Amino acid sequence: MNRIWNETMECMSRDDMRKLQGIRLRKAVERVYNCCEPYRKRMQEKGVEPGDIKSIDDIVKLPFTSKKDLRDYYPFGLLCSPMTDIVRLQASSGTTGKPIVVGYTRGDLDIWGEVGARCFTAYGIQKQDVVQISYGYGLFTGGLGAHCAVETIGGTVLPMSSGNTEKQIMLMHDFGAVGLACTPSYALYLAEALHNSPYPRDEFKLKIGAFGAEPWTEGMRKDLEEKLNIKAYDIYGLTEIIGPGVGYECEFQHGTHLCEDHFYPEIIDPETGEPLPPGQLGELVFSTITKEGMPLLRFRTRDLTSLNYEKCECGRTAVRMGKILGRSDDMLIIRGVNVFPSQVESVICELPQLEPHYLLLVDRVNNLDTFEIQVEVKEEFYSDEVAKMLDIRKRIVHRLQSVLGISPDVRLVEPRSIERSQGKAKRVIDKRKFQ
Ligand code: DLL
Repeated sequence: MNRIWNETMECMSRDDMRKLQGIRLRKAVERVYNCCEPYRKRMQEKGVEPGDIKSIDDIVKLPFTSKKDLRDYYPFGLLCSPMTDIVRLQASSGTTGKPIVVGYTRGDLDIWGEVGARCFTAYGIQKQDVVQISYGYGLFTGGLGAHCAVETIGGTVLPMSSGNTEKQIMLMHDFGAVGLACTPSYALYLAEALHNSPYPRDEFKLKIGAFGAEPWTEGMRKDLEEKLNIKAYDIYGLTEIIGPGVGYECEFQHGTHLCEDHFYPEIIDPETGEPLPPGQLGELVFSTITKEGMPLLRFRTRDLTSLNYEKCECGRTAVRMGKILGRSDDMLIIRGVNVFPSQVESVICELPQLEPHYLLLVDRVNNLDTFEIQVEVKEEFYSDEVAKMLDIRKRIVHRLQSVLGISPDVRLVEPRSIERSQGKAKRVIDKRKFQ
C-alpha cells in the first residue's frame, strides 16, 4: 500500500523544494504588500520591498508577525482577499478576551484538504475506512480540519465532535471505525470508556489514531497504543497557519514531516529572533507561501522544537520536526527553574504504577513558589497501606528531582479522581497569575 498522497511534493529534492519555496514566497510577499496595509507599513518600516525577495534565503529580511498582530487587527485587518472571496471563518480562543480569527478562500480550503490528505494517507487510512472525528467541530479547526482531510482521501467521515463519550464508544463499535482523530487526552478518556463498555475488545476495528492539538510524550503514545490496541500518530497544526495538517508522522515516526511547500518553517532563537541551524532547539516560525485569505509571513508560533532535513526512511524528503516540547508560554518558572509540563508527563509515563492523568498546581506562599503534582495511581496499585504508597511516591519524587532539577510535592490520588478532558487538557493551575 502506498502511503504517500503527493509524491511530487513530499519527496521533491531539497534543491527543487527551495526553488519552489522561493517562487511561492515571492508571490506571497507581493500579495501581502499589495493587499494588506499593516504588512506594507511593517515592510516599509524595515526598508524591505517585494523586489528584495529573490529566493527563499531572503526570507530573513522580512519582519516577524505574532499573535499580537492578529489581536491588534481583529477581526479582519489582516485579510488579503475581499470578503466576497472568504468562504469560511475559524477561530481559536485566546487566553485573553477576543479570539484569533482566520478567513479561508475556496483555494485555502483546497490546500487544507490536500495537506490533511497527506497526513491521513501517511497514517494508513484508505478509501474504505471509517474515521471517527472526535475533535471539537465549530470555530476550533480540529473537527472540520480532520473532516476535510478524510473526505479528500475519499474515506468515510464519522463526524462525532467531542463529548458524549458513551455514544462515541457505541458508534465506534457499531460503525467499525478504523481511525480515531482527537486530542491525546480525549483518546485516553475514550480508552477508559472503551475498557468499561459492554463491548468485547476484539469487536472493535480501531487501528489508527491521529492525535494532536496539544503536546504529548512518547510515554503517552505507548500508553494509548496499549490501551486502544492501535498505532498512534502525531498530527500538528495551528489555527493561524491553517489548522491540523501542517505536519504529520509517517510510519517510521522519526519526527513530524512538515508540508513545507505550503508552510515554510524556520527555527529562531526566541530571545534574539536570529535563525538557528538545523537540529538546534528553538522557536518555530512559519510563512504560509500559498494561502490567499490570510497569509502570514514569519509567524512566531512560540512552539519549541528543532528541524531535521535528512531524507526519511519512508522516502519523503519533507523536513521533519521533533516533538513539540511545549509553547514558550507553557513553560513554568518555579523557584527559578524552567519546567515544561511535558517533562512531568514523560516521568509519569515511565512509572508502571501511575496513570497519565495528572495536574500541576503552582502557587506562591510567603514569597516562595510551591509546586504540587497530583497524579493518579493505577487501580491495581492503589492501596490503603501507607508503606506501599510512600514507596511509589518516593520513586516518582526521585525521578522528577533528577529530570526537573527541583522537588515537587507529589500527591498520589485515587484512580479516576482527576477530571477528564474532552478537548485540550488543562493540566496546569498556576495560582501565581491571580495574585
Ligand atoms: O490545535 C490545530 C490542531 C487541531 C492541530 C487538531 C492538530 C489536531 P490551535 O488551537 O490554534 O490549533 O493550537 C495550536 O497547539 O501552536 C501547539 O502549541 C499545539 N499543538 C497542535 N498540535 C500539536 C501537536 C490546533 N501535534 C497549538 N503536538 C500549537 C504538540 C501541538 N502541540
